[in-house]
Amino acid sequence: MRTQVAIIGAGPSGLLLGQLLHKAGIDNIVIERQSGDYVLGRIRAGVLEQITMDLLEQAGVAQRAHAEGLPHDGFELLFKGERHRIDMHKLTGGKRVMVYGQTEVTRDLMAARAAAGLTTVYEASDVSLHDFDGGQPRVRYQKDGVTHEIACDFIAGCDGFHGVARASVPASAIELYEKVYPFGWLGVLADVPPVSEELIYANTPRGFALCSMRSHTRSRYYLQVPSDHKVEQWTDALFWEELARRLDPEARERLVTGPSLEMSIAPLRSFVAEPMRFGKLFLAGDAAHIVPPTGAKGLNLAASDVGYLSSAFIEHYRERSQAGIDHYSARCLSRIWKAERFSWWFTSLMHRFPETGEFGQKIQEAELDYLIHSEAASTSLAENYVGLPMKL
Ligand code: RFL
Ligand code: PHB
Repeated sequence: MRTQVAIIGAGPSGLLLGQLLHKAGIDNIVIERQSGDYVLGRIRAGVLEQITMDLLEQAGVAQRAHAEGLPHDGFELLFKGERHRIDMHKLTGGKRVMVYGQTEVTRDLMAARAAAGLTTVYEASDVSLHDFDGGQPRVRYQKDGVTHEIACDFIAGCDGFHGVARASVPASAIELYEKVYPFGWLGVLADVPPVSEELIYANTPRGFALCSMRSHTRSRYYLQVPSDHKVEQWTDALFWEELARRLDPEARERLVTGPSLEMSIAPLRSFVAEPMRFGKLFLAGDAAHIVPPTGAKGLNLAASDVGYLSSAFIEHYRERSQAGIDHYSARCLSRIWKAERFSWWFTSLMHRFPETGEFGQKIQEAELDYLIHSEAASTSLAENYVGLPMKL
């Protein structure tokens, strides 16, 4: 088999890249380790920046997100038992975010890919990358006991944090930066109406909590839990009880509980790999970087990476220009490090850190108090939350 761009991974970055390239007439094949249903079963992000919406539009897959997504103009910070609204729309001169689940983005991208008749190989095992530093890049994989090989011009490593693409690069060619936090997020998805119309980010002495949603009838809630907690030690009853304790009295009163559709624990980490290009191999999305989910940046960064990468490939094929390809890594990393900083800062501000004790809690409360009363500080939070510009 031969294609122009071989894309490893059918998560949002791989599928969006595939669709953006297809729209520009560039042939591509997606190779995914899991089944399509497995990919759709992962409950992850929920907040899309305008930049991500614009890229979905460009890819021709934004109709349902526009129709069913919930535009949000603000969110709330809860601390010292009270909620305070951050008016993103006003503070950023008219920007907002869209609440629309990653599962639905993935479903829309998969449907568009199938409708266009593009090749996606699911349940591919032993995926390996060859000669990406030379003239004949190839991707090899096993499917149903048979070995297949795809020859291509470029390989896009969109295979997430645990993927094979980054692992194929010699250790001497890559620099890794990592910070692991001493806690995780216990998440619950439930068919109950959200406690509030906007997201609530809560700093409490018992730990962080987040009230989010997928629709007017489906809620997504998270609790900070110690890193060594296992999901098996939690029940629905324990989850709702602990969430209620971390909310203000009015929200506690309004909280509707119900059986969880999904419950899982995600570890929190900050991670960046530099550079993101190795000859004809390009890393994008979680394959190259991870942010803790507090700022809702992971999926949005994946989208901006593939925005830069698709433009680079389009420039290459249409104009025979190397410029986009040569600048890809630096362009992405400039935006990524700013989102890393924001996600680290917001995580540090909102979570309980065992080692800093009561003093740490007081400092966080003072910073939150400053944040809601200073227009400069609230504006900085709002402009990072809605997403920094891409500057193509
Ligand atoms: P993905 O989604 O991990 O997809 C990678 C795909 O590659 C496949 N794969 C392989 N395929 C072939 N061969 C191999 N050897 C392979 N190894 C792996 C995998 O099976 C998978 O299908 O990475 P991608 O596409 O870069 O997308 C990144 C996003 O999924 C991620 O950044 C976000 O989910 C992060 N995130 C959030 N981001 C936001 O922008 N807003 C949010 O509100 C938000 N909330 C979250 C989040 C992540 C969370 N978790 C669970 C980590 C909330 C949570 C709880
Ligand atoms: C979510 O709805 O899953 C979500 C929302 C906001 C975040 C993280 C996750 O910051």
